[in-house]
Amino acid sequence: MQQAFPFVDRVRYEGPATRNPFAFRHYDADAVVAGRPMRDHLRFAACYWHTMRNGLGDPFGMPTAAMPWDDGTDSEGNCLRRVDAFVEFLEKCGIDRFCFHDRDVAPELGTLRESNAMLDRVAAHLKARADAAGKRLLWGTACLFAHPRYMAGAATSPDVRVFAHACAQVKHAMEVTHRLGGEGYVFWGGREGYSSLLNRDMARDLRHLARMLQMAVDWKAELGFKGTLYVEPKPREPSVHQYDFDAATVLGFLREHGLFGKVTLNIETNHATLAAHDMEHELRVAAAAGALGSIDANMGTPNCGWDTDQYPTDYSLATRVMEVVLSTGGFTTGGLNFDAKRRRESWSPEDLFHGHIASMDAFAFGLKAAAALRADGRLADALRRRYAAWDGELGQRIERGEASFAELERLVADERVGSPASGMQERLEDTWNAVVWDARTAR
Ligand code: XUL
Ligand code: CO
Repeated sequence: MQQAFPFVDRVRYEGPATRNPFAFRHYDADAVVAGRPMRDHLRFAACYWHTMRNGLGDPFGMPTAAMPWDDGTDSEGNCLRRVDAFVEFLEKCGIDRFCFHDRDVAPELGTLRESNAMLDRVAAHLKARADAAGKRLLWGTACLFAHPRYMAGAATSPDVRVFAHACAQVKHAMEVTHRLGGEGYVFWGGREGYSSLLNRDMARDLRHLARMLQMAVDWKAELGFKGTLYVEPKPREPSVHQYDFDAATVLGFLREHGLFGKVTLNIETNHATLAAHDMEHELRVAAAAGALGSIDANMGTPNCGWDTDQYPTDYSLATRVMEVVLSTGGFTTGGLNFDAKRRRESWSPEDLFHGHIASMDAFAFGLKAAAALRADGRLADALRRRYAAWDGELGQRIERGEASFAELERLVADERVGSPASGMQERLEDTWNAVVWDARTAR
């Protein structure tokens, strides 16, 4: 079989001093950090859509990516060759997992029945190749946003036949995910939103969205699918407003419709940015609700306002992400899926490797740095001290719901309550810097 990436054999760990651009400087898959091998903490996944299907076109210009293994057609032979190239990529880059949309793997044909039949054949090949290479499906999903029928949404479309089509497509995508041993299934509502409120009934749209998710929960049980269902929040783009705006919005929606606990969250960095949040904010909102399921790791250019899906190569960002992940006890079914694409100028197949290598190293660094912050303990200590009074008798009675306004008024009416202890933000930032930079050379 002709290789898609003949220029590289296998990316290996060579340590922080290496000058080899096809080597890891921090990601040493089997090295143990905080009690577990790095690969088990990080659970890296590559996505089929950007890695195999993104030609790097933009609204102003044509695709630029060179994909010598791809003849540009929707033929079954081409789909099968893409599978081979993808698995070769995973193997050479040392990435254990992958994610896909149904339509990334096989094209949309005249009817759903025809599309399903071809998807089944290509997915069988993907399963065989992935199994042989020891690669696992982190999650699957259905593309409910590319075809013109979904122009006004899928679950929230004002057209009930479109809703029905979307449900049928999800049903099959869940089946394929299950067949491939998927650990999860994602709902990203590509067009579940609106461009104008003049032509939308918001309350009705939201009820319909909840109906689709409940049917997915029911179908999951019927299938015997043990994976996790995730919703991936995003505030806008392509719609002006998307109903799954951010983590807090989605959690409120799930609670209102009796879906909390049945569906959890997949949080994406650039979507957090578009919602004017830090990624850390979104992760903490999800974690506080016990609903941090999985992560789409990328980053954006905040002053550009687009979902640029850049590779997450920022060490500081990766450290903050891993701090939250470690604080929750780590991923269970989730992982770090690189929902990232090359810049349009980075058109060569080599750049697919550089994007992933740089990101895997950033997260390996972030893992070591986050573990070092936890071992150092000064930040956790400062936090504990700041809240210490809440652990006293009064604080505990308030937290248990045993206090009233009247009682608290009696308590403080004659007191002069002054300033609380200093927040020491700058000192904490300094500690953070000291520990994170020390971790730079540590293993
Ligand atoms: C789009 C996005 C999607 C989902 C999967 O912004 O993030 O690729 O992750 O549908
Ligand atoms: Co995503």
